[in-house]
Amino acid sequence: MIRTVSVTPFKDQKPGTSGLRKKVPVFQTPGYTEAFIQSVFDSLEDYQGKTLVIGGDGRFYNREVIQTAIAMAAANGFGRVLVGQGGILSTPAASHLIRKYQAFGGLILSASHNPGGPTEDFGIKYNISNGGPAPEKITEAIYARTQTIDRYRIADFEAVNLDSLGTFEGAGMTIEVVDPVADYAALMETLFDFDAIRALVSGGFRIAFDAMHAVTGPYAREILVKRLGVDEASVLNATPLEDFGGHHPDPNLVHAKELYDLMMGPDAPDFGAASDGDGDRNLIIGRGVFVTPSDSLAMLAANAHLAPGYKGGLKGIARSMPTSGAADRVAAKLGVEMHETPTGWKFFGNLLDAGRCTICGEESAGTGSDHVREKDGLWAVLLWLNILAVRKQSVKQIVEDHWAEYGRTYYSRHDYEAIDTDQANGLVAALEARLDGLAGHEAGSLTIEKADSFTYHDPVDGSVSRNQGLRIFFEGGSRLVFRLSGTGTSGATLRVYMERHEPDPARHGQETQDALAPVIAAAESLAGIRGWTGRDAPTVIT
Ligand code: G16
Repeated sequence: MIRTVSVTPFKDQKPGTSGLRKKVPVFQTPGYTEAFIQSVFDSLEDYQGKTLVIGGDGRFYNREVIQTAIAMAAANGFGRVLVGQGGILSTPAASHLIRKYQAFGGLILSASHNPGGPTEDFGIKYNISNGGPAPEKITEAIYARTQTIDRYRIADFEAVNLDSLGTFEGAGMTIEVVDPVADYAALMETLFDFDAIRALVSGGFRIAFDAMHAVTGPYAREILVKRLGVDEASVLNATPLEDFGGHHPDPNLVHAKELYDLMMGPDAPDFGAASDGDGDRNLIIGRGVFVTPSDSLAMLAANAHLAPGYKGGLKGIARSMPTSGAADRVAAKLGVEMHETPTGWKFFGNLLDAGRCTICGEESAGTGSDHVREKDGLWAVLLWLNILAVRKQSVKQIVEDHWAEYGRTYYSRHDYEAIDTDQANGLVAALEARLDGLAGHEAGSLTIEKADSFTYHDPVDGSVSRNQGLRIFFEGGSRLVFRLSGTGTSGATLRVYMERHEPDPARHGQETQDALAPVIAAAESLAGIRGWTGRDAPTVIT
């Protein structure tokens, strides 16, 4: 039986950088989750009888929302739902399933790298038929619908047994519980030289992969351990837990500190990596060397042709605006297009669909390619391993060779988390008001060349996205960017991104924060971060 249930709009259902993210108790408010899912469906057209993919990162509340989503998909007329066994699908695996089975779209339940648990974070994101996050046109329509919605439709349904693979019928819809790993692992085998990686591993090359008690555990066991011969003990925290073991499943130097310490220690493995809550981010650390995500993008792009899936070369490279310019230098050398997009993977979709780029990346630990329409943590790990297997050099050698050829781009991001929203908006507004008059002025020891608020003109569909971050360029090539995060769930998070390009190899051995000291000082003098936020230091430095 299908029921229509009245509901009143929730004012706060505006999707952020990557879907709607709120605390679990907010999603548990009666009607809240249903109103959002119904608003998604109401913003779509012509999906009757078609396929919807549903899966999540396994965090607390995942199973409940999956049952709700299935019952609502049936009531709204979808013909088939593909759901990952146990309710699990990594974000890149969900993207692949949507593409492979030509689904109409997908609901991905995740708050990514944010913590999980009864009082922590949850999220819902809608992906379109190309497998990628819904573009702004759709997220804006969804938000508009949340503001007027007055009912949702749900089928009375016996809870689906998510733990057994198989096909069920219910309320006129087919539900297939599918293996979350198999199709994704098969895709990886088409892109990378598994024989070469297996030979590397069997030759004594040691790996540490930290799944952070999040979704990539089962994927890493199947691909790294079963198919590539990596020692099982090398996959750390491989069992997905609803609360990620009480940690933030955020692969950065703060939350993956154990891995970092291991990789910097005397008995470090040759290669260390981690992924996040939903498996789309990656952290890469060689023995004794951390590879910044911006550098990783540049190095993967420069070496991608060594992997079978990319042997024909790249069509182009794309990066988010706050990501460093390291990849631009690679694109220039390869003679391919370079695109600079706003933060958010959704902005890469059009470029990938139009064949304008092959590899994309972001400073926020995301890299991916045209194999899916999401960033992909294990893909980045496998591409690194493929490159290492072919070049037969250490990560450190590859990094240093790259810097010698292209120069080193020192890069860091300072985050001020959970600050007061009014203070954060005040800081940004005050700086924005001064942008036009900044050129020619000094900021600490640096001279400002130009400053603007980043606007993106999508070259494929002509859409325009304004207010995507404040940029300050200095004479000599350093750059400073300020923007507010669109993924947090408490207060506001101010992100300050700093970079400086250093061509001289004799100066490539500096500590990052030392190398960036003039840019860091300029950030404080221009924005008055301490005064506005009352904070002496960033919460997280990456
Ligand atoms: C999401 C987006 C990314 C973005 C990141 C950080 O990643 O998909 O494109 O770079 O958030 O965004 P913000 O700076 O607004 O917090 P994820 O891994 O959280 O889905």
